Amino acid sequence: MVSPELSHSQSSSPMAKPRNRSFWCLPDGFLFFGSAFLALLLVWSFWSFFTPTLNFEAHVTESSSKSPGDCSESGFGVNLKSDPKDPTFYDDPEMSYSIEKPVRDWDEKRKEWLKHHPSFAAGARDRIVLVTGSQPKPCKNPIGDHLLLRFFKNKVDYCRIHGYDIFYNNLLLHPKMGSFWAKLPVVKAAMLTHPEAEWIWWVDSDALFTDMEFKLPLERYKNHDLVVHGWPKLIYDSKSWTSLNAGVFLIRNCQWSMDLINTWSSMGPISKDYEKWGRIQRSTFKDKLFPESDDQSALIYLLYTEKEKYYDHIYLEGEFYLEGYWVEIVGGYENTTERYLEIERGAPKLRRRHAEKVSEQYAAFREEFLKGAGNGRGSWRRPLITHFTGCQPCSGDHNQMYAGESCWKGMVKALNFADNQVLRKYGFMHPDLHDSSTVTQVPFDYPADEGPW
Ligand SMILES: *[C@@H]1O[C@H](CO)[C@@H](O)[C@H](O)[C@H]1NC(C)=O
Ligand SMILES: [Mn+2]
Repeated sequence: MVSPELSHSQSSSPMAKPRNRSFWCLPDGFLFFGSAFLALLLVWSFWSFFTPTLNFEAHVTESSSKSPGDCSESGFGVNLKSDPKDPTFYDDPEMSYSIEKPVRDWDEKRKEWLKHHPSFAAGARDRIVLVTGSQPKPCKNPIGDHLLLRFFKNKVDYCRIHGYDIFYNNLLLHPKMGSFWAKLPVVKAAMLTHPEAEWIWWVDSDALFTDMEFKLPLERYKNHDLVVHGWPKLIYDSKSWTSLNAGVFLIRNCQWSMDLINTWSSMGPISKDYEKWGRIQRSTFKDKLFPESDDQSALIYLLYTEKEKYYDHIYLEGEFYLEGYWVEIVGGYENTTERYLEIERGAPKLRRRHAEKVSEQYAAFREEFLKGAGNGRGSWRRPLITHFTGCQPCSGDHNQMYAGESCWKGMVKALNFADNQVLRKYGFMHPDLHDSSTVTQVPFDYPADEGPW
């Protein structure tokens, strides 16, 4: 699932900027804040000691007086136990999960399944299953498996916060579809395995969520079937192989997508014309540097050569970082952190402690303060996804343009930046984005003139 060296590098992008450590790493400042923080904690726990608990007890009694056995549903509003005998596509011996066997009439088949599973039909329109994965073997890079674990934890965190299911695959579902092609057999299988979901969201193993609150604007995609980060000008004018990025995409669980995956993968290693496709891609996209046909070039090629057929179905999201190039992002985490803290200092409702389950409510509160932040490049809004293209956490290979150190350090910084947004709801945070092993406790409703460290 990780792409080969150079595969997603962006030749036009600048070298990694030297890191600005001044915000998180002043040891003296840290000591000072440390003791100020301790004093705060004392005040805070003293206060909480006197908080009356009567209301809490009343609620507990009330809800436990309800009979526990009268609930036929299990799981959050969906019935996980009912699978009626009525035949569905699962009972059709002709149906195959394999990438080599096309699926027909998928829309009808999926609809039929939903009809027999009404508890899933209700919320089906907005249901998302996130799919990701990595190679079957241990990583060559000594810290590779550790990094992959953290990249995966990050996706689990994001999905838990938003109520999405997640599937991690670490097998080649088709022996020939390796490297960047490995995702297509997985996405197809996931579509069949999750008829309850409208969308499958593929996210590369080297990409992570760096805004744990932001939700995809699904309403915007209602007339489209595939959403990728990309720019029409770069496809049709520049004919660049980095005019979109295929490392993160949202694909609708429908027949159109089944057909696309079929056409798309026919330019991959399962095709007898695989080498020919590599040559065609290289002559079409002059900035593509390696000879093999790749999934990203293949998708751009379809958009470029058959615009009438594909353009209306594919939403090229350029308004926010559906995925963003890490080199242009990681230097901005400190400023972004500072801006968000500034907002919180002036907005007690954002500082209120709350259960992780209701995080989306606080994300909605925060939106009104983010109107001036902008989006994407140059914005101080948290980027939804930071993508470490050109750095391969597992193999340890990386674009020669960056020293390996800047790849791994950038990843650690991004992972801690994201983790802080999660940890905070558990009462902790990393005071230093470069130091993964240190956490400090945070009082949630800190005074307006102090930060939480
Ligand atoms: C962070 O903010 C400071 C002060 O506004 C600015 O000078 C600096 O360029 C910003 N850094 C980045 C990476 O955006
Ligand atoms: Mn990638």
